[in-house]
Amino acid sequence: MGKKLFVFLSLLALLALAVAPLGAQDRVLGEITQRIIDRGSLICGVNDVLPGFGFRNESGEFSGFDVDVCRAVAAAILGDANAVTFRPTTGADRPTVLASGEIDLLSRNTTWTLSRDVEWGSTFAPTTFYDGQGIMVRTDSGLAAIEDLAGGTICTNAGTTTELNITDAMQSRGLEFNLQTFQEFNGAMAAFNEGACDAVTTDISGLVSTKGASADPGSYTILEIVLSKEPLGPVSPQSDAQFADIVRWVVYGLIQAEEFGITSENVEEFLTSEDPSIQRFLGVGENLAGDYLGIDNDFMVTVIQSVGNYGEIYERNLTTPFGLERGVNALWTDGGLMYSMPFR
Ligand SMILES: N[C@@H](CCC(=O)N[C@@H](CS)C(=O)NCC(=O)O)C(=O)O
Repeated sequence: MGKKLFVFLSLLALLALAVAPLGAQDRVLGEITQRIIDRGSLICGVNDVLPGFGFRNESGEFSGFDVDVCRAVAAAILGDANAVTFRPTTGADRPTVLASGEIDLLSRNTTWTLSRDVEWGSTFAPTTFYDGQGIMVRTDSGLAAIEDLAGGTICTNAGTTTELNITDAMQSRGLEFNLQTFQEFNGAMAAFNEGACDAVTTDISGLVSTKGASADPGSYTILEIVLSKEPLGPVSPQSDAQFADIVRWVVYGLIQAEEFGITSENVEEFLTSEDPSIQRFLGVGENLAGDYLGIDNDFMVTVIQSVGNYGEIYERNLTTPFGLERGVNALWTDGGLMYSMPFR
Protein backbone atom coordinates (compact mmCIF):
# COMPACT_ATOMS: atom_id res chain seq x y z
CA MET A 1 0.00 0.00 0.00
CA GLY A 2 1.31 3.45 -0.84
CA LYS A 3 2.26 5.67 2.08
CA LYS A 4 -0.29 8.32 1.11
CA LEU A 5 -3.08 5.75 0.90
CA PHE A 6 -2.06 4.34 4.28
CA VAL A 7 -2.17 7.78 5.90
CA PHE A 8 -5.50 8.50 4.25
CA LEU A 9 -7.05 5.22 5.44
CA SER A 10 -5.68 5.72 8.95
CA LEU A 11 -7.21 9.20 9.08
CA LEU A 12 -10.50 7.78 7.83
CA ALA A 13 -10.46 5.13 10.58
CA LEU A 14 -9.73 7.77 13.25
CA LEU A 15 -12.55 9.93 11.93
CA ALA A 16 -14.94 6.96 12.01
CA LEU A 17 -13.95 6.33 15.64
CA ALA A 18 -14.43 9.97 16.55
CA VAL A 19 -17.97 10.16 15.18
CA ALA A 20 -19.08 6.65 16.20
CA PRO A 21 -21.75 6.83 18.91
CA LEU A 22 -20.46 5.82 22.31
CA GLY A 23 -22.10 2.98 24.19
CA ALA A 24 -23.17 3.57 27.81
CA GLN A 25 -20.07 1.71 28.98
CA ASP A 26 -17.85 4.20 27.09
CA ARG A 27 -19.43 7.37 28.44
CA VAL A 28 -17.33 9.37 30.82
CA LEU A 29 -19.52 9.92 33.85
CA GLY A 30 -19.51 13.27 35.57
CA GLU A 31 -18.05 13.60 39.04
CA ILE A 32 -21.46 13.84 40.68
CA THR A 33 -22.93 10.91 38.76
CA GLN A 34 -19.89 8.83 39.71
CA ARG A 35 -20.12 9.70 43.40
CA ILE A 36 -23.84 8.82 43.42
CA ILE A 37 -22.98 5.41 41.95
CA ASP A 38 -20.08 4.86 44.38
CA ARG A 39 -22.24 5.85 47.35
CA GLY A 40 -25.23 3.87 46.11
CA SER A 41 -27.61 6.73 46.82
CA LEU A 42 -28.57 10.19 45.64
CA ILE A 43 -28.45 12.99 48.22
CA CYS A 44 -31.36 15.25 47.42
CA GLY A 45 -32.05 18.63 49.04
CA VAL A 46 -35.78 18.99 49.64
CA ASN A 47 -38.42 20.83 51.60
CA ASP A 48 -39.68 18.94 54.65
CA VAL A 49 -42.54 21.21 55.70
CA LEU A 50 -44.50 21.79 52.51
CA PRO A 51 -47.18 19.10 52.07
CA GLY A 52 -47.64 18.14 48.42
CA PHE A 53 -44.14 19.27 47.38
CA GLY A 54 -41.72 18.12 50.08
CA PHE A 55 -42.87 16.87 53.45
CA ARG A 56 -41.52 14.62 56.21
CA ASN A 57 -44.12 12.79 58.27
CA GLU A 58 -43.83 11.68 61.91
CA SER A 59 -42.23 8.38 60.86
CA GLY A 60 -39.55 10.33 59.00
CA GLU A 61 -40.86 9.38 55.54
CA PHE A 62 -40.64 11.94 52.76
CA SER A 63 -43.33 12.52 50.17
CA GLY A 64 -44.34 15.09 47.60
CA PHE A 65 -43.98 16.23 44.02
CA ASP A 66 -40.36 17.44 44.40
CA VAL A 67 -39.50 14.34 46.44
CA ASP A 68 -40.76 12.14 43.59
CA VAL A 69 -38.45 13.99 41.19
CA CYS A 70 -35.52 12.96 43.46
CA ARG A 71 -36.79 9.36 43.38
CA ALA A 72 -37.06 9.47 39.58
CA VAL A 73 -33.41 10.56 39.24
CA ALA A 74 -32.28 7.82 41.66
CA ALA A 75 -34.29 5.25 39.69
CA ALA A 76 -32.63 6.40 36.46
CA ILE A 77 -29.05 6.30 37.75
CA LEU A 78 -29.19 3.52 40.35
CA GLY A 79 -32.21 1.51 39.23
CA ASP A 80 -33.76 2.07 42.66
CA ALA A 81 -36.20 4.89 43.46
CA ASN A 82 -35.63 4.34 47.18
CA ALA A 83 -31.88 4.93 46.97
CA VAL A 84 -32.27 8.55 48.07
CA THR A 85 -31.02 10.32 51.18
CA PHE A 86 -33.19 13.36 51.77
CA ARG A 87 -31.55 16.47 53.19
CA PRO A 88 -34.07 19.09 54.38
CA THR A 89 -33.17 22.59 53.20
CA THR A 90 -34.61 26.05 53.85
CA GLY A 91 -35.13 28.85 51.37
CA ALA A 92 -32.06 30.59 52.74
CA ASP A 93 -29.56 27.72 53.06
CA ARG A 94 -30.23 25.95 49.75
CA PRO A 95 -27.57 27.73 47.61
CA THR A 96 -24.82 27.05 50.16
CA VAL A 97 -25.84 23.43 50.63
CA LEU A 98 -25.82 22.93 46.85
CA ALA A 99 -22.52 24.74 46.27
CA SER A 100 -20.72 22.91 49.08
CA GLY A 101 -21.45 19.52 47.52
CA GLU A 102 -23.43 18.42 50.56
CA ILE A 103 -26.26 17.50 48.20
CA ASP A 104 -26.15 16.21 44.63
CA LEU A 105 -29.44 17.73 43.57
CA LEU A 106 -31.81 20.38 44.90
CA SER A 107 -35.49 19.63 44.37
CA ARG A 108 -37.25 22.17 46.56
CA ASN A 109 -39.87 24.50 45.03
CA THR A 110 -37.05 26.63 43.66
CA THR A 111 -37.67 29.41 41.17
CA TRP A 112 -35.39 29.65 38.15
CA THR A 113 -34.04 33.18 37.86
CA LEU A 114 -31.13 34.72 35.98
CA SER A 115 -29.19 35.74 39.11
CA ARG A 116 -29.53 32.29 40.70
CA ASP A 117 -28.50 30.59 37.49
CA VAL A 118 -25.30 32.64 37.53
CA GLU A 119 -24.52 33.29 41.20
CA TRP A 120 -25.39 29.85 42.55
CA GLY A 121 -23.09 28.23 39.97
CA SER A 122 -26.02 26.02 39.10
CA THR A 123 -27.83 24.40 36.22
CA PHE A 124 -31.61 24.51 36.28
CA ALA A 125 -33.38 21.46 34.90
CA PRO A 126 -36.58 22.02 32.90
CA THR A 127 -39.38 23.56 34.92
CA THR A 128 -41.52 20.93 36.63
CA PHE A 129 -44.16 23.32 37.98
CA TYR A 130 -45.08 26.72 36.55
CA ASP A 131 -46.23 28.82 39.47
CA GLY A 132 -46.80 32.46 40.40
CA GLN A 133 -46.63 34.42 43.64
CA GLY A 134 -49.82 35.05 45.60
CA ILE A 135 -51.03 36.77 48.76
CA MET A 136 -53.10 35.20 51.54
CA VAL A 137 -55.10 37.08 54.16
CA ARG A 138 -57.38 36.05 57.02
CA THR A 139 -60.92 35.78 55.66
CA ASP A 140 -62.32 37.79 58.58
CA SER A 141 -59.89 40.66 57.90
CA GLY A 142 -62.02 41.86 55.01
CA LEU A 143 -58.84 42.64 53.04
CA ALA A 144 -59.68 41.99 49.40
CA ALA A 145 -56.97 43.52 47.19
CA ILE A 146 -53.24 44.33 47.29
CA GLU A 147 -54.09 48.04 47.71
CA ASP A 148 -55.79 47.20 51.02
CA LEU A 149 -52.37 46.21 52.38
CA ALA A 150 -51.03 49.79 52.21
CA GLY A 151 -49.41 50.62 55.55
CA GLY A 152 -49.71 47.00 56.68
CA THR A 153 -47.25 44.21 57.48
CA ILE A 154 -46.63 41.40 54.99
CA CYS A 155 -44.69 38.30 56.06
CA THR A 156 -42.73 35.63 54.21
CA ASN A 157 -39.56 33.53 54.46
CA ALA A 158 -36.02 34.76 53.77
CA GLY A 159 -33.77 33.98 50.82
CA THR A 160 -36.70 33.78 48.43
CA THR A 161 -37.84 35.44 45.24
CA THR A 162 -40.99 36.15 47.25
CA GLU A 163 -39.49 38.89 49.41
CA LEU A 164 -38.05 40.62 46.35
CA ASN A 165 -41.26 40.39 44.28
CA ILE A 166 -43.57 41.72 46.99
CA THR A 167 -41.26 44.71 47.41
CA ASP A 168 -41.41 45.37 43.64
CA ALA A 169 -45.18 44.89 43.57
CA MET A 170 -45.86 47.33 46.41
CA GLN A 171 -43.27 49.88 45.22
CA SER A 172 -44.60 49.90 41.66
CA ARG A 173 -48.08 50.70 43.03
CA GLY A 174 -46.70 53.42 45.31
CA LEU A 175 -47.79 51.49 48.43
CA GLU A 176 -45.81 51.72 51.69
CA PHE A 177 -45.63 48.51 53.73
CA ASN A 178 -43.59 46.71 56.34
CA LEU A 179 -41.88 43.46 55.22
CA GLN A 180 -41.07 40.85 57.84
CA THR A 181 -39.06 37.80 56.91
CA PHE A 182 -38.61 34.55 58.82
CA GLN A 183 -36.14 31.70 58.46
CA GLU A 184 -38.99 29.33 57.56
CA PHE A 185 -42.38 30.00 56.05
CA ASN A 186 -43.99 28.28 59.06
CA GLY A 187 -42.54 31.10 61.19
CA ALA A 188 -44.31 33.62 58.94
CA MET A 189 -47.54 31.59 59.29
CA ALA A 190 -47.23 31.53 63.08
CA ALA A 191 -46.80 35.32 63.19
CA PHE A 192 -49.71 35.70 60.74
CA ASN A 193 -51.95 33.51 62.90
CA GLU A 194 -51.07 35.59 65.95
CA GLY A 195 -52.11 38.73 64.07
CA ALA A 196 -48.59 40.14 63.70
CA CYS A 197 -48.88 40.09 59.89
CA ASP A 198 -51.81 41.33 57.81
CA ALA A 199 -50.91 38.97 54.98
CA VAL A 200 -48.45 36.26 54.00
CA THR A 201 -47.03 35.94 50.53
CA THR A 202 -45.33 33.09 48.67
CA ASP A 203 -45.80 30.80 45.64
CA ILE A 204 -49.52 30.18 45.07
CA SER A 205 -48.82 26.42 45.28
CA GLY A 206 -47.36 27.01 48.77
CA LEU A 207 -50.40 29.04 49.80
CA VAL A 208 -52.78 26.36 48.51
CA SER A 209 -50.81 23.68 50.38
CA THR A 210 -50.62 25.68 53.63
CA LYS A 211 -54.32 26.58 53.49
CA GLY A 212 -55.36 23.04 52.55
CA ALA A 213 -53.29 21.42 55.30
CA SER A 214 -54.53 23.83 58.00
CA ALA A 215 -57.18 23.02 60.61
CA ASP A 216 -59.59 25.61 59.19
CA PRO A 217 -58.95 26.32 55.48
CA GLY A 218 -61.99 28.60 55.25
CA SER A 219 -60.36 31.07 57.63
CA TYR A 220 -57.79 31.92 54.93
CA THR A 221 -58.40 33.65 51.61
CA ILE A 222 -55.97 33.73 48.71
CA LEU A 223 -56.35 37.03 46.85
CA GLU A 224 -57.16 37.03 43.13
CA ILE A 225 -53.73 38.29 42.08
CA VAL A 226 -50.61 36.74 40.54
CA LEU A 227 -47.57 38.91 41.32
CA SER A 228 -44.86 37.11 39.37
CA LYS A 229 -43.71 34.14 37.33
CA GLU A 230 -42.29 31.37 39.53
CA PRO A 231 -40.99 28.55 37.35
CA LEU A 232 -40.04 25.83 39.86
CA GLY A 233 -37.69 22.96 39.10
CA PRO A 234 -34.68 20.89 40.15
CA VAL A 235 -31.20 22.42 40.29
CA SER A 236 -27.79 20.76 40.05
CA PRO A 237 -24.25 22.16 40.30
CA GLN A 238 -22.99 23.68 37.06
CA SER A 239 -19.72 21.79 37.52
CA ASP A 240 -21.22 18.55 36.21
CA ALA A 241 -22.84 18.91 32.81
CA GLN A 242 -23.17 15.13 32.42
CA PHE A 243 -25.20 14.81 35.63
CA ALA A 244 -27.27 17.85 34.61
CA ASP A 245 -28.03 16.08 31.30
CA ILE A 246 -29.35 13.06 33.20
CA VAL A 247 -31.57 15.22 35.41
CA ARG A 248 -32.80 17.19 32.38
CA TRP A 249 -33.76 14.07 30.44
CA VAL A 250 -35.37 12.38 33.41
CA VAL A 251 -37.65 15.42 33.76
CA TYR A 252 -38.37 15.38 30.03
CA GLY A 253 -38.87 11.62 30.28
CA LEU A 254 -41.63 12.05 32.85
CA ILE A 255 -43.40 14.50 30.54
CA GLN A 256 -42.72 12.39 27.44
CA ALA A 257 -44.20 9.34 29.14
CA GLU A 258 -47.41 11.25 29.73
CA GLU A 259 -47.38 12.48 26.11
CA PHE A 260 -47.14 8.82 24.98
CA GLY A 261 -49.84 7.74 27.44
CA ILE A 262 -47.34 5.46 29.21
CA THR A 263 -48.15 5.01 32.91
CA SER A 264 -46.90 2.93 35.84
CA GLU A 265 -49.88 0.63 35.15
CA ASN A 266 -49.33 -0.01 31.43
CA VAL A 267 -45.57 0.48 30.80
CA GLU A 268 -44.96 -3.28 30.29
CA GLU A 269 -47.48 -3.35 27.42
CA PHE A 270 -45.50 -0.62 25.63
CA LEU A 271 -42.32 -2.73 25.64
CA THR A 272 -43.59 -4.59 22.57
CA SER A 273 -44.71 -1.42 20.78
CA GLU A 274 -43.86 -1.24 17.05
CA ASP A 275 -43.50 2.55 17.25
CA PRO A 276 -39.77 3.38 16.85
CA SER A 277 -40.02 6.52 18.99
CA ILE A 278 -41.56 4.52 21.86
CA GLN A 279 -38.94 1.79 21.40
CA ARG A 280 -36.12 4.35 21.63
CA PHE A 281 -37.74 5.94 24.67
CA LEU A 282 -38.07 2.65 26.55
CA GLY A 283 -34.64 1.37 25.55
CA VAL A 284 -35.55 -1.17 22.89
CA GLY A 285 -33.50 -1.12 19.64
CA GLU A 286 -30.68 1.21 18.65
CA ASN A 287 -29.48 4.78 19.34
CA LEU A 288 -31.00 4.70 22.78
CA ALA A 289 -31.28 7.49 25.32
CA GLY A 290 -29.33 5.62 28.01
CA ASP A 291 -26.30 5.22 25.72
CA TYR A 292 -26.11 8.97 25.32
CA LEU A 293 -26.48 9.60 29.05
CA GLY A 294 -24.21 6.81 30.32
CA ILE A 295 -27.01 5.04 32.19
CA ASP A 296 -29.13 1.93 31.57
CA ASN A 297 -31.11 2.07 28.34
CA ASP A 298 -34.30 1.04 30.09
CA PHE A 299 -33.95 3.80 32.68
CA MET A 300 -37.31 5.31 31.77
CA VAL A 301 -39.00 1.93 32.31
CA THR A 302 -37.61 1.86 35.87
CA VAL A 303 -38.55 5.51 36.43
CA ILE A 304 -42.13 5.06 35.20
CA GLN A 305 -42.60 1.80 37.13
CA SER A 306 -41.34 3.50 40.31
CA VAL A 307 -42.97 6.95 40.30
CA GLY A 308 -45.26 7.06 37.25
CA ASN A 309 -45.34 9.71 34.53
CA TYR A 310 -45.57 13.49 35.10
CA GLY A 311 -49.38 13.42 35.25
CA GLU A 312 -49.41 10.59 37.79
CA ILE A 313 -46.91 12.44 40.02
CA TYR A 314 -48.99 15.62 39.79
CA GLU A 315 -52.27 13.82 40.46
CA ARG A 316 -50.96 11.84 43.45
CA ASN A 317 -49.31 14.78 45.22
CA LEU A 318 -51.28 17.82 44.20
CA THR A 319 -54.67 17.11 42.65
CA THR A 320 -55.87 14.35 44.99
CA PRO A 321 -54.87 15.99 48.29
CA PHE A 322 -55.23 19.69 47.42
CA GLY A 323 -57.50 19.83 44.37
CA LEU A 324 -54.79 21.71 42.47
CA GLU A 325 -55.82 21.79 38.81
CA ARG A 326 -53.20 21.23 36.10
CA GLY A 327 -53.74 24.75 34.67
CA VAL A 328 -50.62 25.87 32.77
CA ASN A 329 -48.94 22.66 33.93
CA ALA A 330 -51.10 20.63 31.54
CA LEU A 331 -49.43 19.01 28.53
CA TRP A 332 -48.94 21.31 25.53
CA THR A 333 -51.42 19.13 23.64
CA ASP A 334 -54.02 20.16 26.24
CA GLY A 335 -53.12 23.86 26.05
CA GLY A 336 -50.48 23.80 28.80
CA LEU A 337 -46.70 24.37 28.91
CA MET A 338 -45.48 20.81 29.56
CA TYR A 339 -43.55 19.75 26.47
CA SER A 340 -40.73 17.23 26.24
CA MET A 341 -37.85 17.73 23.85
CA PRO A 342 -37.52 14.81 21.41
CA PHE A 343 -35.86 11.59 22.59
CA ARG A 344 -33.69 10.98 19.55
N1 LIG B 1 -40.13 29.64 44.88
C1 LIG B 1 -39.61 30.64 45.76
C2 LIG B 1 -40.09 30.46 47.21
C3 LIG B 1 -39.63 29.17 47.80
C4 LIG B 1 -40.02 29.03 49.30
O1 LIG B 1 -39.16 29.06 50.17
N2 LIG B 1 -41.31 28.83 49.57
C5 LIG B 1 -41.78 28.68 50.93
C6 LIG B 1 -43.28 28.78 50.97
S1 LIG B 1 -44.08 27.71 49.86
C7 LIG B 1 -41.33 27.38 51.52
O2 LIG B 1 -40.76 26.56 50.85
N3 LIG B 1 -41.54 27.20 52.79
C8 LIG B 1 -41.06 26.12 53.56
C9 LIG B 1 -39.93 26.57 54.45
O3 LIG B 1 -39.83 27.75 54.72
O4 LIG B 1 -39.13 25.74 54.85
C10 LIG B 1 -38.09 30.66 45.71
O5 LIG B 1 -37.52 29.79 45.05
O6 LIG B 1 -37.46 31.53 46.30
